[in-house]
Amino acid sequence: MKTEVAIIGGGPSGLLLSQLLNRAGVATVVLERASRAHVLGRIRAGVLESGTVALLTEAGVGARMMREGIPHEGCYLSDDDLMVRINFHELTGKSVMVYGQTEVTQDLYEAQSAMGTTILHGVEDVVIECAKDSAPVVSFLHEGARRTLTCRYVAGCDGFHGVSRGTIPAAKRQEFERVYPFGWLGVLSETPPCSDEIIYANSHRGFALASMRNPTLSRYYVQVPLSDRPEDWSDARFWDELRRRLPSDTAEAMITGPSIEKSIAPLRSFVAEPLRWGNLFLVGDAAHIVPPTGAKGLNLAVSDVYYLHHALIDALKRDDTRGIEGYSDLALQRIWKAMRFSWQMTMMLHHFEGEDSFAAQMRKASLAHLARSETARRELAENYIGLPF
Ligand code: RFL
Ligand code: PHB
Repeated sequence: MKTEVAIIGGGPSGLLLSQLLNRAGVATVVLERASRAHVLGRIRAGVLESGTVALLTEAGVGARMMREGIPHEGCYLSDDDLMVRINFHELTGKSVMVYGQTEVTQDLYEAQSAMGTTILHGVEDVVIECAKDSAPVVSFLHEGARRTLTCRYVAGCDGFHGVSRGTIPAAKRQEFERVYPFGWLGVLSETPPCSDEIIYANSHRGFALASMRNPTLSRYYVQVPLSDRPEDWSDARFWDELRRRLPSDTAEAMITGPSIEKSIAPLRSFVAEPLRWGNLFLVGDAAHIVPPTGAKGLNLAVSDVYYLHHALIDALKRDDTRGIEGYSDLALQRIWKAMRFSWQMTMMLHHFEGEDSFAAQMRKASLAHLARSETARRELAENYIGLPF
């Protein structure tokens, strides 16, 4: 097989990159380890920045998002019963869109099918060879046979546990990491959301998040120790704990019901540098992970795709390689700012096991300051709605 850009990973990064390249007349092949149903079943992000909404629209996959997504002009941060509203619209003139990652991925799969792009599922043992040279070769197992794909460029969109990052020799890359000593237990339930806007809750019992997918589907999270397993949390225990962490008025009015999904995700900050090794480029979670507290992971993957698709089109259609030479530095500038914001939000809202009494007071003081200072709220809003790209 032969193509211009081989894309490893058919998650949101890989699919969006493929879609934008195909629309510009660049040929791609997407290699995905899991089945399409598995990719679409992963419940993850829910908040899209306005730049993400704009790029999805430009990619021709905005129609259903515009119909079914819910624009949010603000969100709440709470500290026990103190509620601080961050009015994105008033502070920045922008808003975010609540539209699930599962929906974004589904829209992209449909658009890619309509384009006739080759997306191979169930691909195993991907090996990227000669990426430093002009013609990389990607070999893999598919339906029991070893196959090879020659290409001009390889985009590593295969998430944190993929093979692309490890293809760059260890001596040529640097990794920065912070692992947090807790996870998020997430529950999806067919109940109306308890608030019309997302609530990020600091409480004396730890962090909780009240989010949603649509008017009849809610998404909630509570901070839990890393040693906990989803089986340890009956629905009743989950709702009881969530109620204790949300502001009491909201908790009392919250409608509960059976969970339809329950999982625990660890929290981590991670960056690998650089994002380029010869003709191999790292994109999205393959290169960086943020804790979900700032809703930045998917949005950061999208801004990487924005920079890389322009760079690849310039290289392949205009013989101009300045974009691919600058991709890593340009993307990393935005990545580090999102890292800082996600880390800061995580520190402001989570209880750290074994922490001293001073730490809890610092969180309270940060939230009290946000309640009184428009400057502080604007700073948060500017980062939350997404820095420009
Ligand atoms: P993905 O989604 O991990 O997709 C990578 C794909 O590559 C495949 N793959 C391979 N394919 C072939 N060969 C291999 N060797 C392969 N290894 C892996 C995988 O099967 C997969 O299909 O990475 P991508 O595309 O970069 O997208 C990143 C986003 O998924 C991620 O950043 C977000 O989900 C993070 N995130 C959030 N981001 C936001 O912007 N807003 C949010 O509100 C938000 N909430 C969240 C989140 C992530 C969460 N979890 C579970 C980590 C909430 C949670 C709980
Ligand atoms: C979600 O709805 O899943 C969600 C919302 C906001 C976050 C993280 C996750 O910061």
